[in-house]
Amino acid sequence: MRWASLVLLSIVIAGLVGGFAQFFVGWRLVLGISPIQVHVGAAVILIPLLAWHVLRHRRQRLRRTDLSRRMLLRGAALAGAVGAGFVVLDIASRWTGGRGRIATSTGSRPVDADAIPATIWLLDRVPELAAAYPVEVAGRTFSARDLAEQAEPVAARLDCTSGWFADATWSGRRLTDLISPEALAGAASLVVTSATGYQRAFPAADAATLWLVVACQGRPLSAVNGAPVRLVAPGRRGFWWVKWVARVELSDAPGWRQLPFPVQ
Ligand SMILES: Nc1nc2c(c(=O)[nH]1)N[C@H]1C(S)=C(S)[C@@H](COP(=O)(O)O)O[C@H]1N2
Ligand SMILES: [Mo]
Repeated sequence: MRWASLVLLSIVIAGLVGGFAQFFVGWRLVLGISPIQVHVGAAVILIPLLAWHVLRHRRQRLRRTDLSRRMLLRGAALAGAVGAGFVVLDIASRWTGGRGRIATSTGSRPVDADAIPATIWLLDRVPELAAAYPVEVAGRTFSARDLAEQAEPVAARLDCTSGWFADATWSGRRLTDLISPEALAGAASLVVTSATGYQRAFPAADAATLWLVVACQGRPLSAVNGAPVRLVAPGRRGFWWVKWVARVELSDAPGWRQLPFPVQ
């Protein structure tokens, strides 16, 4: 079935294009769709199609020649080509986006702290929030301006699983300065919820390491980077750094009772 192969191939290509677009161009909506959505969407569609493909061809037996020296050499050549492709992309990425070499054990490349890329998870979107948008923290309400009044600087590395990191100085307040010690002592976890519904839970004991920030590198947050108030969680990967924070709630549920990654 030739047409089925062509469909399969075009989905693979769409997935690759989506991945490259996210890496080189960054997040933006085209016809209401982001590059990550194309990238992950293609992968999700491919799973059943590939399963079907394998099932249809399962009656083909391995032949002796499949393991021949020639096949091994071909395999090695393919691996070499992939490696060479990686090097080419590495160089190209520094030309186009100015991203440097992989510099962390997490496999991330440095990006400029003054131009942090926007990373928006699969089904999330950038909400339009007023500068005075109220953030509820364990029953009290703060605006970005309230938080800015006694803000302190916090230097932290934002390291996204999509392969980049930025060392920036943010400014905001520690959660332990906004929530009373008694209230914290009585809770098992802290649940941070975005205006979009995106949510992460943290052990209550980590409150001193979590910050609600209003500025980055001395400038108010931009809309795509979480304005007016976002979480900064030094030492944790980027997906914990909830943007557009609406609420921080204390909870009795243990902080680990959640999906390892946000699915929103
Ligand atoms: N509400 C919300 N917060 C979010 C995300 C998101 O999609 N929605 N993405 C997370 C991910 S995966 C990362 S790496 C950081 C990226 O922050 P940035 O867009 O400012 O670079 O935000 C995190 N916070
Ligand atoms: Mo991320």
